[in-house]
Amino acid sequence: MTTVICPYCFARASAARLPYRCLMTPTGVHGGAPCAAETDKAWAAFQGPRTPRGAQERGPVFTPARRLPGLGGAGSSVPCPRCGVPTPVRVCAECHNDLPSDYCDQDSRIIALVGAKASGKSTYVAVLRNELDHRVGQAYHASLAAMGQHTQSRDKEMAEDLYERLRLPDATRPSALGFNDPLLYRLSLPRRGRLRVSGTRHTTLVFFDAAGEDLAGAEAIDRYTRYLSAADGIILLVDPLQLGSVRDRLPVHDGPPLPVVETAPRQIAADLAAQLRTHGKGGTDKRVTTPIAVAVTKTDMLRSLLDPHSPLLRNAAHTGGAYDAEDRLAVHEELRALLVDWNCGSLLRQLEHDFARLSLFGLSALGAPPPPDAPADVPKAGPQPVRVEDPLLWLLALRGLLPVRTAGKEWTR
Ligand SMILES: Nc1nc2c(ncn2[C@@H]2O[C@H](COP(=O)(O)OP(=O)(O)OP(=O)(O)O)[C@@H](O)[C@H]2O)c(=O)[nH]1
Ligand SMILES: [Mg+2]
Ligand SMILES: [Zn+2]
Ligand SMILES: [Zn+2]
Repeated sequence: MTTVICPYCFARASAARLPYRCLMTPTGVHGGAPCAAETDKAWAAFQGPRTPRGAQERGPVFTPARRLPGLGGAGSSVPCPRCGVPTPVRVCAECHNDLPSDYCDQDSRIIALVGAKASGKSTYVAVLRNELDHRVGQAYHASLAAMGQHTQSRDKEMAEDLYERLRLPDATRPSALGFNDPLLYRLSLPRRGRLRVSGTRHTTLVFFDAAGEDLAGAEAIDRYTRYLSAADGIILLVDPLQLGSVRDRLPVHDGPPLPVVETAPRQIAADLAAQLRTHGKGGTDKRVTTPIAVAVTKTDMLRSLLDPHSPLLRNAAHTGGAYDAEDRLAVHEELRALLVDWNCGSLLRQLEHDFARLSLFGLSALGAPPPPDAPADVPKAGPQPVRVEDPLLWLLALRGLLPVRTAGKEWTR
């Protein structure tokens, strides 16, 4: 039996028990009257008080009386008890959000994306999505499909903005102004047996692109608790331009002005760990067991502070479609040394004290700073990302979803 975690409210339910929503098809099957919309109180309560009244009127939700064998599987429809028209749309029993049709048929992995305001979260997900579709997808024979109307249209808008209009994303609206829908993808990877590839394995990836304001301070993070405690992995983005000693060391440059100082990454990490611990994510030594990838973003701005041979300057090779554990370690060690050099030893100690499974990463979504005369634009050459895929691949490899190469040998777990 498949257990589904709602990507909106994170309630768990058996896929076979999910209610359905009638689509109010105008032509009833037996010539009967179509269903009329009803106020969906559960959905309206979840969306918050700003939901317009009209939008609260939705197709009636019903629980099929008796599940016939074979029903409830991929793409199956169930007739509405009132109008008789079959509907394929399943909803979460708690929050009544519609679940994309294939969401309920496979395992899901929730990846929490956190970071201070303007640390680069929205740019990162959009570029990561594109890389998984192209370069990285090719290397791992993987494909990524947006699930549901919301993710599909947001993906399209973001891709047009970043890659065609060369515009950077706007600041994400804080949750006080309305719920930000999660991004839902179906990741398909070759299923590897002991000896050979046998078929395809589908995994649902759920990303949340929160607004930085919503992660500033323990109280604000509280609202994200269910999401964070349901997460299989966390990606914490750290903007190096927020670190005092990096700001001091950067050459007086002709790029856009340095961003205003936001919530310290150390604070976010500490609040995050405290939240996760109170929700049972602490191990016997109190360290949080959820794996956390801490990624320093905007590494294109740091070129003058890096050695020309630094692994941060080029993408991993992904030879043979395997995740390179040694390359990960080289990046981790490089960042460790850099953080110490940048007087960020206390951030490191905090992270190591709080998280049992931690790896450091460095990435650039754009590959170059935005043009100095147009700070809201992508560099003229378009995004030239470096190492954006590493944190996600590490989290997937930890879950046994990717083959891992250590010291030149490849093995699957
Ligand atoms: N140099 C450089 N700047 C970047 C990069 N990615 C993002 N930025 C800059 O950081 C700004 C903020 O990026 P966003 O992706 O909107 O950041 P966010 O974390 O989503 O911000 P909020 O939604 O407000 O929390 C952008 O407008 C760019 O100026 C990068 O790879 N390199
Ligand atoms: Mg954003
Ligand atoms: Zn729900
Ligand atoms: Zn109906």
